[in-house]
Amino acid sequence: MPDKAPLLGNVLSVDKDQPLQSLMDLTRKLGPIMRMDMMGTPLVVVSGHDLVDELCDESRFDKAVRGSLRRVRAIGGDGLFTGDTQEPNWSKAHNILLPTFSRQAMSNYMPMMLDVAGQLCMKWERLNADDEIDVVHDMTAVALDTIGICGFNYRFNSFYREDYHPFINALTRTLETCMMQRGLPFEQTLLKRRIDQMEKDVAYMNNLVDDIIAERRKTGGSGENDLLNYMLEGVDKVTGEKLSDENIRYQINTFLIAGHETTSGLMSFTLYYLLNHPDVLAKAYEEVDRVLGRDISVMPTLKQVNQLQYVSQILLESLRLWPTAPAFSLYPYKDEVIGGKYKLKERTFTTVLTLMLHRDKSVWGEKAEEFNPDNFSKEAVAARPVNAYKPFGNGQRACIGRQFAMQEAVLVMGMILQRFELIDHTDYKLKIKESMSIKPDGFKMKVRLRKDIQRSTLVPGAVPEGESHA
Ligand code: FDE
Repeated sequence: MPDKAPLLGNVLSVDKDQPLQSLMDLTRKLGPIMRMDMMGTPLVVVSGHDLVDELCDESRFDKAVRGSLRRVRAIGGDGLFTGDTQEPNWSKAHNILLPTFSRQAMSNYMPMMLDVAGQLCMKWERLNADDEIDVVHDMTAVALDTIGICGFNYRFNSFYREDYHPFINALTRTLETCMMQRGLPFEQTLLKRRIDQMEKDVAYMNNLVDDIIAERRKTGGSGENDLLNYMLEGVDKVTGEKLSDENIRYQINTFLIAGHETTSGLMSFTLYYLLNHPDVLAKAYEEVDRVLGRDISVMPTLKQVNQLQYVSQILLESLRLWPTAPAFSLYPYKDEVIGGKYKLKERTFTTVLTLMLHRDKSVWGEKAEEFNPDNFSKEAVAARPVNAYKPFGNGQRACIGRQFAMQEAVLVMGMILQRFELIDHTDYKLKIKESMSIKPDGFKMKVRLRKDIQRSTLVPGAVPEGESHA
């Protein structure tokens, strides 16, 4: 256990702006399991692979919706992410929504994903040589717009505005406020302004989403192939029941929370690693040119996206070093002993620090801290113990959006590589910004259209050689 202060325990061992990075440092000092005292409440932080392997046994441990995640219920309610496994609405929604996120369902989302990825590329193609790209901003725009259209046919139109859509500002502020509250004395007074703001933000978000649901109920929305339609129509085979409008609102909020920051962080970290690993970048270009070809006026097919094996390895390796959902929490159903000696009392709040699990040298070797997509070659994956890599969480409570996020990220990275040279004009040094998820802080880059691209069809408005509009 780290050194502790009277009453507060270890709360002060954890930096308030960078709690995860504090926990990473503490883990490096203290080892694969740490017991902490959060003002009288025990918290156990685990990152050793053999211990995590036991925690992944769903007959002994269940997801814990506590601490800051519990506070996210202000917007997530009993939706999939913030619901307790025992709440009836969790299994109901899980049963209804699982098929909509299955591999087979993914082809439905392809045209909408292409629409948004196309908007990003169009924006970048038209930049001037001195224009800078705010990477996290643009990746957030892609991820948000994609889940907006695929989720409920709503266009946030992030590429048509300077700032984020007001929904995102409200959501970001709310999540920050949820993360900031640590149950310290006087916190409610100190954070009063933020908490009041959060009330307004929550009301605004709920309204926007409730209007979308009401509108769809009115118009019927047949023909729409989005998640909202499945939620309105879907029947849980076990209970024979449908989801209520209130619960659908929570699910939509949830997809926006769970779907946009994590996926945007994933794509941002990946661009950072590509810029800093010329050998990996060269192999990625080679694969993209071979699979997608050089003609950028032809959009990629789903089959081609699934063939971008090396690009997907790069993404998985980024998620190893910086899993954008950096931890997940569990509790034991009854008193347990893990690793043959560590006692965990019934219901003890136990956090798997994925960030450090993914750097466990007993699994990843001496070079665990180095970026290497070969960690995800078929052979390397087959040789590795199952629960050594958990960027999408565990078991029935694992990420339902995994295929969705990976398909989107592979497509977007593929289209970027097909078109652009990446330029690190600031010589960016990685700095991590923490909120509910993690992302690179202050990461800027430039792009230049690759010289050998082809366009087999004319861009709209282009004039064939030797002719004029006149
Ligand atoms: C979930 C999730 C998780 C788990 C958490 C806990 O346990 O607490 C994780 C780890 C994750 N997730 C991760 C991730 C990453 C990425 C990139 C993503 N993710 C993405 C996405 C997208 C979408 C849409 C999503 N995602 C969604 C989701 C949901 C709904 C959930 C919940 C589930 C249940 O049922 O529980 C999740 N996710 Fe994710």
